[in-house]
Amino acid sequence: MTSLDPAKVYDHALEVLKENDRGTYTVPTKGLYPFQWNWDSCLTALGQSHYDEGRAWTEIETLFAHQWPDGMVPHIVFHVYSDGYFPGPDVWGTNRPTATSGITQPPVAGFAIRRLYDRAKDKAAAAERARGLLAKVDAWHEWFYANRDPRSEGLVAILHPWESGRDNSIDWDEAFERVPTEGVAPYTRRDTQHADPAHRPTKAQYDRYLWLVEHFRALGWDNSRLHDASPFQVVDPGFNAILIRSCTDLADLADALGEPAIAAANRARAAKGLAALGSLWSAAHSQYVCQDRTTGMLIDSASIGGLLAVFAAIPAEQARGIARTIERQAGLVKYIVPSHDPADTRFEAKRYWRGPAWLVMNYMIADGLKAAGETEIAARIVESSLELIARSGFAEYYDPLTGEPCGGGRFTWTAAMVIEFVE
Ligand code: 9WN
Repeated sequence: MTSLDPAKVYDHALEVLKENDRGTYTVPTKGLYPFQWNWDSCLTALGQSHYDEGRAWTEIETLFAHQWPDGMVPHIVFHVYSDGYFPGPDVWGTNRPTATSGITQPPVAGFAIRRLYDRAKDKAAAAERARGLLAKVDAWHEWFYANRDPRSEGLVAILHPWESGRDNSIDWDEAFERVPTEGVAPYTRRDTQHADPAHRPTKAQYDRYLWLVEHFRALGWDNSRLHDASPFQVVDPGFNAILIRSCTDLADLADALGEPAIAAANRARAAKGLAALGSLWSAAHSQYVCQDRTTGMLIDSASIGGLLAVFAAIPAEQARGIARTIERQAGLVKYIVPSHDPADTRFEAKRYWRGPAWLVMNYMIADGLKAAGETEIAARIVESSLELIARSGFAEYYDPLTGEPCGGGRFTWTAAMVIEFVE
């Protein structure tokens, strides 16, 4: 067990960020994830901004330098060759000038750049950097609604569990049954060589992850075709809340920078999204749940995705409901927020997104709860996060029952969130 002196927490976090810094982007952790990941980078920039504002902007600029012509921002950019991660560029086969994956990830960039701008000490420099990103983030948002909400319902679907950032959540189990495994090319996983296989997704899940990648690759990664051609289409409230929050934040930033057209477009997206989100509320679980777009049915799974919805400006009653749900969970585990309801028999304390606590989730949920006036529970989440660090160091995720560190170690976004919490 690692034990940290609380006074040294900032210095330790900084050390982790610097260790994983590759100059213009940061890897999530050495070994397990040797490339740039989309939402990791955007959240990491927040931590970096406390000690180097310029470097923080560079992190996000590097990501957007690899935006696709259609507006999509890929979930991985394979800057430098490494065989330490599977699936690598050959499996994705996206034919980009610098290799990238072919799917996306939760769009936190709009939120992140507004926060970087708001807190910037050098406003003129920040305005210039923000101006360079504004239209690119807007194009990504436009891409989402055009390609992942083809019937204009106001909510976007993910087509691959990796897009959600919550790879093996119980949310996907049922819809995932519809994804075949036949014909997947033989492969060797690398993740289980770096991390304990008992903490990672199963082989059956990996087969399906790969089937989807091969299916989309066979369609030439043509985003205008992928949505309808995917046997997996799920509307995730957490993912949509991030997009809605980013639209609102981008709109505010655009107003501040004198770009009224971008502001108006993003405000309209956010308003439509917020109105549609209401259809995912579950009174029984006192939180939001996913919708399986293929069947139109809500998915009976109380995961952290439905709590993360508070990151958007949801109605006060729903925010209160989410606060009460987290309080109830706090009576069942030692550390909050578990990634799945511990009262559910499917909860697994150490298996990745099926139970463990993640500091990035804690950060966004606490931020949303605070904005909704639920300050007490927000403070408890921050406290729990710092206790986890003191007990177990900067892990990828933690067993919420014991606080044990799981997955990769010396993890970038965990360290970045700690800097956000303590600064
Ligand atoms: C697949 C990098 C990423 C995070 C995700 C997390 C995990 C990758 C994997 O690691 O996903 O994208 O191979 O397990 O689930 O949220 O962005 O830290």
